[in-house]
Amino acid sequence: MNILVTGATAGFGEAIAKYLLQAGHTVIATGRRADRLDALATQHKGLHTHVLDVSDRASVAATFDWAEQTVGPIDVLVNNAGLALGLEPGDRADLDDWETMIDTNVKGLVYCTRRALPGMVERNHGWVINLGSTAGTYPYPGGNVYGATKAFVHQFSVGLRSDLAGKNVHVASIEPGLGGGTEFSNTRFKGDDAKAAKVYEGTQPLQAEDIAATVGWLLSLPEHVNVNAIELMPTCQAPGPLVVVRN
Ligand code: NDP
Ligand code: 8X3
Repeated sequence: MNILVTGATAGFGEAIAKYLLQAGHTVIATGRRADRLDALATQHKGLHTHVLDVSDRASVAATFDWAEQTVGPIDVLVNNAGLALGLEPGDRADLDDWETMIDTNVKGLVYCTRRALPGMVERNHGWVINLGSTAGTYPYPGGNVYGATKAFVHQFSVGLRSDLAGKNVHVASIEPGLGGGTEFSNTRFKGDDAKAAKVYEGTQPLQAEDIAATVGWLLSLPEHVNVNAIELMPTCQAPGPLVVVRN
């Protein structure tokens, strides 16, 4: 199948692109960093790459136009590009950080999905696989807007399935918890790599390959099956308890 992966220059997206390429699919790896894409294309024969900033509607249109002309119709869109910025409480958070998260995790995902869907509906065949997060369900201090963007991803995913009922156009929200070995925390803490590393100290987090295998499993299911959402955590993490602040 022809698969376009957003945010494939690092972390989950890079692992997903490699996994699907190895599985024999035609993969278009995208992201903003051209040098990373060039390195990936050099290392992985047959991998297609294209610079894409998901928050830029013109970039989304140009990338999909190029992809369709180069490999043909897109069967699978993996909406993986996303980020968290900062961990400050709501009264002190940087409004620019909030806007960037909304522009990327919400608007960027919507732009790519809206561009990919008409062809999928017309062919009655397709997958939109979105990267949500446990942060969209379980709040944590400083997760404010990041968590809200991921709650959007979940609700947008199930909302789309509602539109698509009766069609073989699949929509899934993959919602991981603590995931290590990616640049997620380095980005969140704006290059403070020591602080980023501390997030994973003494843990065995989910690996990018775990997420790639989950995407592979979704695509291996019979055409009549839609998995609406998958929540996964490493065994070192659990979804509770709720906090009670005492005097
Ligand atoms: P990484 O920081 O390792 O990778 C993020 C990717 O997103 C990069 O390839 C980056 O590429 C890309 N990206 C960021 N902004 C844009 C943009 N405007 N346009 C296009 N690409 C963009 O993070 P992860 O691999 O950990 O995260 C991947 C996804 O999984 C995210 O949506 C994240 O929210 C989600 N997630 C992560 C978890 C974790 O614990 N790691 C857990 C749950 C969900 P470039 O800078 O080259 O554009
Ligand atoms: C990434 C997982 O818990 O750091 O979405 O927000 S978390």
